[in-house]
Amino acid sequence: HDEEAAAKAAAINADSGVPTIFDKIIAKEIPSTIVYEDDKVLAFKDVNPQAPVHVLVIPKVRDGLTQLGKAEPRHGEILGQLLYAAKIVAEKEGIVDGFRVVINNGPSACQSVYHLHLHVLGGRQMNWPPG
Ligand code: D5M
Repeated sequence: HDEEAAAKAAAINADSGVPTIFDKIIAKEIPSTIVYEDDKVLAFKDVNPQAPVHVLVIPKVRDGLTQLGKAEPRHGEILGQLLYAAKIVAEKEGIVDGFRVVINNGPSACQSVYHLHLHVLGGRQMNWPPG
């Protein structure tokens, strides 16, 4: 299906070092609705929201983290900062009592952008198991 085909196509570029659309968002060359920002992390609203609150949390420097599956020991600090930023986003968006954090890794998880990102979702009942 279309989503899977797009995810497989995106994965081909995953390790090529080419910039993704998130680099343009970080550089503010394309607009986004920023929810939280510090020197290491940027959080902005997902353009295709899957819940009333749907925010993406990304590292400002990719440093090889095209996807979680590429994480190395040196990434430990930024990985913690991203997860902590997800909590700050949940507080700012008023969903800290009930929210979900998702990382899609690779084609079979429908990852479409190869710059690590956490999805912070909430504002409705989240079902389990996810699709
Ligand atoms: O999620 C990648 C997510 O990135 C997907 O939910 C859409 C979102 N996206 C793509 N382009 C933009 C822009 N320009 N602004 C905001 N959000 C965007 P994945 O886990 O890779 O499938």
